[in-house]
Amino acid sequence: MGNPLYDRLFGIHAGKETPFLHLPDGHTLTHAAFLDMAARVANALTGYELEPGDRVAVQVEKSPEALALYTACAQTGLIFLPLNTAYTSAELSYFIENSGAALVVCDAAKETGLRPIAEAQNARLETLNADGSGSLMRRALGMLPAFEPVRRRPDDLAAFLYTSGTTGRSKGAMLTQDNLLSNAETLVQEWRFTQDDVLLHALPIFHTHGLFVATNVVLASGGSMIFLPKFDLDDILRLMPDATAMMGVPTFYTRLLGDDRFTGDLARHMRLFISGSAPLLAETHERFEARTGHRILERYGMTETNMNTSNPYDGERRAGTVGFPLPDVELKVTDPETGETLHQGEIGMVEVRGPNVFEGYWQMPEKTAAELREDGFFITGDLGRVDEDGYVHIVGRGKDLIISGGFNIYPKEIELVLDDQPGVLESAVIGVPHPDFGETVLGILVPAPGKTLETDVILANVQNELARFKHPRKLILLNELPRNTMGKVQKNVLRDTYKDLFMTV
Ligand code: MCA
Ligand code: AMP
Repeated sequence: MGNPLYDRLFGIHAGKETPFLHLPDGHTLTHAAFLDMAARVANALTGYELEPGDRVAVQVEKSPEALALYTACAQTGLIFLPLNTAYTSAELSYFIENSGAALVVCDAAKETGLRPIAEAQNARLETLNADGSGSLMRRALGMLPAFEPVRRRPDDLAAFLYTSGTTGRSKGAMLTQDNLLSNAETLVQEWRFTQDDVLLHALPIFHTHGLFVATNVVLASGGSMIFLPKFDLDDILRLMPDATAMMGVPTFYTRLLGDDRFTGDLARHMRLFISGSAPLLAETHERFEARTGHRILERYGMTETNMNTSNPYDGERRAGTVGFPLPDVELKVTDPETGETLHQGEIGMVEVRGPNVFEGYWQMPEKTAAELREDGFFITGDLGRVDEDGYVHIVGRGKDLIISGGFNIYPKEIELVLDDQPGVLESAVIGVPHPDFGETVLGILVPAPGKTLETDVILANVQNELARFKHPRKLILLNELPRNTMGKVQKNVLRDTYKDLFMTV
């Protein structure tokens, strides 16, 4: 037994002078050079007196050094905890405290805000900037480019990813080495990735999609990626001729289709386009095929499970569906009330079981018990059905969740902030259709009796508390919220009323 995650994703490339990262400045980092960098970081980490199993909270921009830190955590047995770069200090303090992070790594620009939070937690703080500078790499550069990986078992924890909750605070999903590894190796097979692939990588690396799907698949196959700091249409159009595959959220595809420079000629040589994290409209799928001749391959996953289903590589990629359960993943549709398995074709709760399913939520046994059954099935919160050919359709959500441009947003978190604003009696936050982000956040406020609300002031207050992508795009004032006879707010009525607010005619 060695360290399966390190050995099978990274160690297999030791000494290979083949390309791994193509950077925007034209520079290419080979697998061997990347592993040298990661080993130096691993040596630097051991100097911080950390133990395997300690959490390393990381809020840094996308860079090769950030990936080296992920690799070094695998090598040293530390638990990698990536955090959205848009999170405010108020949001970060919860994650750092809840995870009991022993080390916090952040951009130097965030240091002043984060140092008191780290110190309150007795955590060490180091910096890592987008250009690779900062205290972590300063130390790492003086280290040897070799490191003997710490022994780990497949069920040892490798990463925490925080996922928001419908009610209370975010929960830390605990992912094991095998959760990550088994899924990456399955996806390489399913999507036929090889060392000849060049993935156009424009996703952030603090979520499942950009890190555990895109990056791990490239690592497991020995291919390379064009590693872009973010999705920029000009860059994507310029670099597509050098790529063989792209993974993206639906917004990537609608933005490409919205640009006349994106022609069939530009895309023809590509082997594969994959979409996930949010529903891809059948209409987008069809327009993409009409423009390029490619049928986008849609797949479905979650933070807690990595990928569960995928449309087939060889067979029919059916628009509006998320394909079949992956090998080793069992999927059933159950009655949300009783948990009984429903008949084929009926709509119900999607449940999944397999080596991809996480261990549970960090220090939240009740929440784990509520979502992860004793027999190993995870209750996804998504409503779906399986059609007569076995394709899985996600038809809605049993959870109150908004997905904006692939980022998940839980209305409750925003409602709590809005309810706290002076003069606000109550609020309701809903997701409404948006041409670019798929869905966007709309806030509805009810003023307290005799109070007048200034929505600009309220939006400005929200900025200190919540990451930009969670901000309501608009606030609407109502005298009262629609309620059913039980007194429950009828969000479906609100969603229906405002469904066209951001859609152009
Ligand atoms: C940026 N903004 C957003 C979003 N992104 N607002 C709402 N939703 C967003 N997703 C803010 C910006 O801060 C900016 O604020 C304004 O909106 C417009 O920004 P714009 O330049 O248009 O955005 P962008 O920087 O181009 O980003 C859009 C994006 C990006 C490319 C769609 O959000 C993105 O890369 N999303 C991918 C998310 C992802 O990886 N999800 C996977 C989660 P201002 O106007 O103030 O300047 S993993 C997952 O879901 C599961 C497991 C799965 O199945 O994969
Ligand atoms: P998260 O775990 O927070 O990143 O979000 C996972 C959620 O994104 C799932 O539970 C689904 O609701 C949604 N999701 C991911 N991929 C798809 C897809 N292809 N179609 C529809 N919903 C998706």
